Parts: sequence; C-alpha cells; structure tokens
Amino acid sequence: MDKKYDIEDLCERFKDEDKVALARLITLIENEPDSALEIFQHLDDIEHESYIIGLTGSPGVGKSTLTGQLVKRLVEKDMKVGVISVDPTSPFSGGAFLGDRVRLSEISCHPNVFMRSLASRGYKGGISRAVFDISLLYEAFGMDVIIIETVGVGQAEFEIYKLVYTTILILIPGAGDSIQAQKAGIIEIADIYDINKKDLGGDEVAVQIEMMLDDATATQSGWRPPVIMTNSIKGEGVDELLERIWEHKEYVELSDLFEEKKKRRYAYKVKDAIMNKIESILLNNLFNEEDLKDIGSKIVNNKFKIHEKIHNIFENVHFDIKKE
Ligand SMILES: Nc1nc2c(ncn2[C@@H]2O[C@H](COP(=O)(O)OP(=O)(O)OP(=O)(O)O)[C@@H](O)[C@H]2O)c(=O)[nH]1
Ligand SMILES: [Mg+2]
Repeated sequence: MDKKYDIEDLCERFKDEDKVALARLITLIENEPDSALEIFQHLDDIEHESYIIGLTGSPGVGKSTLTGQLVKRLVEKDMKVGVISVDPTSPFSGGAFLGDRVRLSEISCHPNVFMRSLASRGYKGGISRAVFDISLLYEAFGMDVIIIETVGVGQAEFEIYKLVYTTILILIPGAGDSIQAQKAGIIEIADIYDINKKDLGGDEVAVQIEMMLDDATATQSGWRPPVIMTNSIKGEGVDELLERIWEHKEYVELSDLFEEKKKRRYAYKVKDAIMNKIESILLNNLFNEEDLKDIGSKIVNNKFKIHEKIHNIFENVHFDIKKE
C-alpha cells in the first residue's frame, strides 16, 4: 500500500475514534519520528485540550499501580484517559497487578482508555523522544486526561515537569528517598507529594517533606504542594490524591501558569528536535562511526592525549551556523 495513502487513511480512522488507528500512528511515530510531520498535517484542524499529569518516582514505588487506580476513577467519571508509561518494565506484565484489586489489563480494555508503554531511551537519559508526540496524539484523539509515568532515574524525573501541567512525586516509607529528592532539587518540581505504601509506614517522610516545604515556600507563591499518603494496592488515599490533582488543575487554569506551562511544553519539544537534528547532522557529516573509530585507534596507545585530540577536532572544525 502506498505509504502516503496509508497515513491519510489512518488519520481519517483516527478522527473516527478508531483505537487501532491510534495504536498504528503511535507505532509509526515511535519507529519513524519524521512521520509526525505528515501525521499532524492531517490532524491540525482538531481543537482539543487535554489535562496532562506526570507521575514520577524511583523504580518500584508504585507508579503503575497508582496509575491504574487513577484511571479507574477517571473512567468512572466518564473521562477518556491516555496513559504513557516510560518504564523499563511493562505495566501489563509486571507483578504489580496480579491479584490486585485493580487489574490494569482490564482497565486498559475499557473503550475510554488507551495505554502505551515505552522503553526509556531518551536523549542523555532524558525523556524518550516519542513521549511528547504521543501526548499530542492523545490530545488530538480527545483524551480528557493524559497520565505520563516516568521512572525517576537520571534526568527523566527532572524533565517530566516540562511536559505536564501537574507533577506528582511518589515516595515510599524510609528516609532515603526524600533526602535524595531534596538533594536532587526535585522538591522544586513537584506540585503534589504522595507517600505511597502507607501500609508500611511513612509518617516520618511526610514530616520531612513538610519541613522542606516550610523552608522552600518562602520563595514560592500561591501553591503549597500538598503531601498525601496512599496505599495504591488497596486504593486508600487515591480519592484524596485525585482531589488534590483537581485543586492544582484549578489553580493552574485560573492563573497565568497554564499559558506558561503550555509554552514550556512546546519549547521543550522544539529544543529537543533541534538537538536531535544537530546531533544527526554532525554525526552523519563530520564524524560517522568510522571516523570516531579512527580517532579512537589513534589514541589507543596514547590515552593521555585524548583531550588534546578533542581540542584539535574543534580547532579544525568550522561551524558556520546561520539563521535565515
Ligand atoms: N505494600 C505495598 N505495596 C505496593 C503498594 N503499591 C504498590 N505496591 C507494590 O510495589 C511493587 C511495585 O509497584 P509498581 O506499581 O509496579 O511500581 P512502579 O513505580 O510502577 O515500578 P517501575 O515502573 O518498575 O518503576 C508491586 O509489587 C506493587 O504491588 C502499596 O501501597 N503498598
Ligand atoms: Mg511502572
């Protein structure tokens, strides 16, 4: 089949709310990022805005279980929900849902729910490149709420806040995580703190976060991030979490923040695309794999010269960058 016709046809079916077409378009964008250009040319007459929520936290804190609980409640309110899990483990196969009260596999079959799991393979440990485009597809598909789950390792947990309107940081009982969060500066990006696995304790973490916030709020205005506790297996505290999310949404939407957050979201994508382009231009034109190997072989018996070599490379390359 002619590829051009294929994308157009998929987009027509997508507009008829065909989930199979949505799934195909996501796969296309994942495998061939450049196809986004044509795809969104077919969708640019759609007017729809989704509310985008980010869930982040260390591996295993319960992000996927909590996502399942949130999705269940949103669907009960007749909302359409799109989930993106940037996750080393699939939410469908993980042990998290076996025997739990919320079965993600059941929820994901609901007509108003669409879930996609992506491998984390972002630029320099950042968020996977396809995340933005998939969230844009979800918006075009008419999702009321989009949930992006990122595992809080490396840069991803910092960058998620640039793509979403409400950032939720999930911690678990045990002091280590919250101290790490403070050190890493995550304290500044979370709009809501959730201490999950409250069946295992966690009061001390809540106290620590509140104390950190007491110190930090002097410089902030308007929103003091609430600290709540959940047991995402039993669903305890999840209604409260959802209430806090709606409160934050209202706070964002009633202030200039919504506009600012949207601008930041699009700026993030544009920067990411620029970096991507520059990287591929340089690697394709100046230093391909062979060139790099060649440079490597020249240094192999002379390793302390590596910085001299790098210095010389930049001495001999003339960047002639113009903007028209
Ligand atoms: N005791 C207890 N265990 C929980 C709770 N929530 C989740 N878990 C368990 O914690 C484990 C990890 O849960 P996930 O939901 O997969 O966590 P995750 O943060 O998505 O994990 P990654 O995506 O791998 O980073 C599973 O075995 C869950 O059943 C909770 O509230 N209490
Ligand atoms: Mg997960």
